[in-house]
Amino acid sequence: MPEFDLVIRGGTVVTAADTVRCDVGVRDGRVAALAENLSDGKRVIDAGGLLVMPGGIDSHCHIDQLSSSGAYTADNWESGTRSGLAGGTTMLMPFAAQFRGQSLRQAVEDYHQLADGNALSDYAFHLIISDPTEAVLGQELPALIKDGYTSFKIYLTYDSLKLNDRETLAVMETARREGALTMVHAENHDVIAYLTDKLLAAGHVRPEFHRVAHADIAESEATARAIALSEVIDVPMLLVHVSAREAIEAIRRARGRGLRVYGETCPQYLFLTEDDLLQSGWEGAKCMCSPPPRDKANQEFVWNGLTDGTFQVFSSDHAAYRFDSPKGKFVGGFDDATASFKKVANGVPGLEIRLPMLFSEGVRTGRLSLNRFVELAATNAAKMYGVYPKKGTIAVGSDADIALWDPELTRTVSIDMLHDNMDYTPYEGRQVTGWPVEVLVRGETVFRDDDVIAPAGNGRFVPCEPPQMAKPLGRPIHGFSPTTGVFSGW
Ligand code: DUC
Ligand code: ZN
Ligand code: ZN
Repeated sequence: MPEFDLVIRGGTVVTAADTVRCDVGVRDGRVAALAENLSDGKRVIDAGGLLVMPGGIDSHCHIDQLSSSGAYTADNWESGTRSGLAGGTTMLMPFAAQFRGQSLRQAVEDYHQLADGNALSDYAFHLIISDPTEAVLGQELPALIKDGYTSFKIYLTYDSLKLNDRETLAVMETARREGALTMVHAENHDVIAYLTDKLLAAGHVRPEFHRVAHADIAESEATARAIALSEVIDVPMLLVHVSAREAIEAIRRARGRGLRVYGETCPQYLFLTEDDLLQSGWEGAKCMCSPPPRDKANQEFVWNGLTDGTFQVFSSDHAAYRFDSPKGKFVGGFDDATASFKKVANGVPGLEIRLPMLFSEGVRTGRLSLNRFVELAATNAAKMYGVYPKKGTIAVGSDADIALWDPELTRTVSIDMLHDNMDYTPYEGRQVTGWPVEVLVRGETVFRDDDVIAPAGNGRFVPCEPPQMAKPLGRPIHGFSPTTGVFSGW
């Protein structure tokens, strides 16, 4: 009887810590051994010439979700997880979103109805809190955190989602008490609304003016404010989809002062610029997201944030709205006379290209080591959200979620080759070198030769632990801890 169900033989195993030539033995869906010359398994994969890396974790993506604009995501759990697998991503962490007036528990139950039985790969949920009532913060959220929903996103902008500073403080206080991680969409709502009104009044309706309305300063002000609020509460916090140079610098400054302020960025801030909004007709809407891509020089600051550790997490923020659909980018239909950037749904697709493009432009150019690539692809997200080391690494005992990469394979991105449910990709025509060629979830091959072969329902829900990284520093403001009420003197 072979010792292993599967042996991956002769590849180069890359984790966040090491790059080692060895075999991987898999038993009962988990990594059972890492060594040279393992005995044969029931099945053997020849990984000669390939990189053997942890399957990616996309910890910020929007799947089967109604957006605040009324648009509906093109990808449901089946197509979203399919697209992830083809891009080397074996776990998704989208959002169970609360609408104002709705119970948070109900939002979670509704989201399970959509995911359970349909996902091809494993998944966890973040929450979106838009209505932080006493019942939500006092009962529902603490109970959900205990049940494995240990991170949530709040918004400082969007009419139907935004929290004011007082609400943000109350939510962060709950996060601190219960050990959860707060994720913040940081843009100044009033600045955006003011600029939008002025732009539209002056007839500036086209997609490129979205970028003007969502000014860099709107992002950097809200980022600095979110950091200040988290310092009042003395709680760690993650800024999501960080784009502007000044926002990156604000995070770097906060970390320089020892605060546990974390940052996430996304492919659109490395691979798109404001010029992509300038395309003819309304094509620019294909690259509209919030915060928007900025200028070419800004891309270098985003790269620096990835290389110097200012960013811990690299996610797609896949918010895929079809270009040609009444529920898509131009939700409700397109009327040339009244069209404006304000009516276009925000978001770009990126689930499948997230890792290949990061590999191609990050690892192959020498900006990122292979180990840093793995950190950004999987390991840091697993640690940030409390699923490590079950997920996010290749170690004895970890789930055998593994992507075999051919670092030399070059392909040209086109919408036809992607496995999502979209009708465009902003990256059409880009040459990308380095692609996963075989992907495993819990030791079973789910993607090979460009075919996703996992059945719907293959994916399992993974409850998250309270993240270690969310532990407070213990630094009261001027000796007063607002969360305990204790004053320890001047
Ligand atoms: N902005 C968001 O806040 N979420 C989804 C997509 C986007 O552009
Ligand atoms: Zn957001
Ligand atoms: Zn998002």
